Amino acid sequence: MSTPAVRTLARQARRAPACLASCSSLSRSPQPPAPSARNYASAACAPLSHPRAPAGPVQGRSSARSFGQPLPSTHPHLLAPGELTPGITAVEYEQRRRRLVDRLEDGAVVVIAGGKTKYMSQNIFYRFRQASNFWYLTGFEEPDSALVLDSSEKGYRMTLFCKSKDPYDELWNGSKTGLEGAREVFGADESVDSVHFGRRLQSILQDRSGPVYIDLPPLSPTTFSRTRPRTSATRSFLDYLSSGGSKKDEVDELMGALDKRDVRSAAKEVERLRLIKSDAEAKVMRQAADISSAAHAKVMRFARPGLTEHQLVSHFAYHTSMRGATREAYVPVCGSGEQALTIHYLDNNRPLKQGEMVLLDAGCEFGGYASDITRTFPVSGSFSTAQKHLYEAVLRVEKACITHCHASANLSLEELHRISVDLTRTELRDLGFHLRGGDLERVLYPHFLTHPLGVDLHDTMSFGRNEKIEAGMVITIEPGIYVPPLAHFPKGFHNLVVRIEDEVLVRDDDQVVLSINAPKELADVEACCQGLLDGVAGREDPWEQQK
Ligand SMILES: [Mn+2]
Repeated sequence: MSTPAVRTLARQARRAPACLASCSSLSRSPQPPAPSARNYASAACAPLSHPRAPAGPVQGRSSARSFGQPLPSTHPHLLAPGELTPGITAVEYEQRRRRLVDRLEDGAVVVIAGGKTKYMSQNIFYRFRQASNFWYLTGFEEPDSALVLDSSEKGYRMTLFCKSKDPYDELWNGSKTGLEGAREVFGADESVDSVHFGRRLQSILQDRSGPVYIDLPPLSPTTFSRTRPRTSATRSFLDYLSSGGSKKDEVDELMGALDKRDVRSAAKEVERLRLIKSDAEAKVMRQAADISSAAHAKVMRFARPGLTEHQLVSHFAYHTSMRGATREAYVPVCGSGEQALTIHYLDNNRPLKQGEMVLLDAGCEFGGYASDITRTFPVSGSFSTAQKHLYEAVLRVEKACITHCHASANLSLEELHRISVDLTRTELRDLGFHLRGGDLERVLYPHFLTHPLGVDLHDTMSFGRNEKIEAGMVITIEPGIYVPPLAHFPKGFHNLVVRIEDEVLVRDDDQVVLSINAPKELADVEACCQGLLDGVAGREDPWEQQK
């Protein structure tokens, strides 16, 4: 190992007793680290063991102003002891990094940039959301950060680049975790101010001869340039360096160094890990789904003729936010009547009419995980006969598809989709549709059945439709039928749309529907709309204070 690594080992060894004490006091139920292919220096308190107790100057910092994000010491109402983000412990974050490095060659270097603040206009910023892969490996929620993992046969070293604490900046923009916090709380072996990113990365690259895994954005070639045109492969780094304070020479030197290396995609490697959810992740995703499910039920009861789609969306956001959701996982689709024929209808500005159905595709993000649920319900609280028939048809397809969501079925997403197409064809024929070529898959059911779900709504894009589903994946199942007013379709179904979407945790021989609490059976949907699921008949007063 290089000299800095040895120094880190020595520092850790001296701290061994404190570290062990902290492991037991911080962890709610510490999981033994997964067996590793590598020969780590010390099982008990190697440089890789997390979490460690705050030590030195960090000790005693209990004020909520001391870190850049909630932690158990400052926000015990949000985080249990040992957790870095809701439901996910520092130990689990370390296991993720270890699993990533174990997939790669000795001497490999992994470099992953965090997210940057995005602006709506001028200096008016959007609420920050951390880059998914960086967040998955660190739980660190500050912008302008980066992670470098450099590996050897002994294990790996973690370098976290972030902002130093700066009283003036913190006065305006809130607390930062700072360099000490990055080491003591987030488990970095070394923490470096982001302005030194280029320089420090170069020296790490010199110490390691293996491939360099960097997060390649899937962009077309860009003309972004500081000295000469670059390809998409280096875009994120140039973006990062150009505003991180790195000088032009430094950028050129680093790019020159990378040009000579075996450069590969880090995202692809991290995304393979993200596909399979741990028990802790499944629990957080269940919480996210529960929050969204409760809000869907609230919207069903709230809806009535005269309200607008926008008011339903606001009601949904209110209820998820009140239950602790961070944000919406995506811009919701709320289409009443024929508006629902537009699959990505986002205007959400039409008044609801008596006799129509509303399609609401909405889900919150909670604890860093997305939820994604669609329900279709009647504005008036009761389905018409045609609406009932269409709803029951889609529901049968949805429930049948869910029963195939287990690893032993050995099905790919594409194969699951084919099953849904065949089932939908049968249902449509039973409803009296005479299908012409292209009607089914281009008009009546024009989208795909499923996608993986997790930190991202499409979690992750690198999972191919022809890959088999595995135990631990969470996927959506979302069949639908969309009937435009074409003469050869039965008139009674014109302009009717039904989509039903659930989140399904795939297991070896069965599955768990995480969104089980969003009313779905026809009788339950009507009862929910009518207030009967709350035990009280009648619609909710839309202007009444909601709880
Ligand atoms: Mn979806």
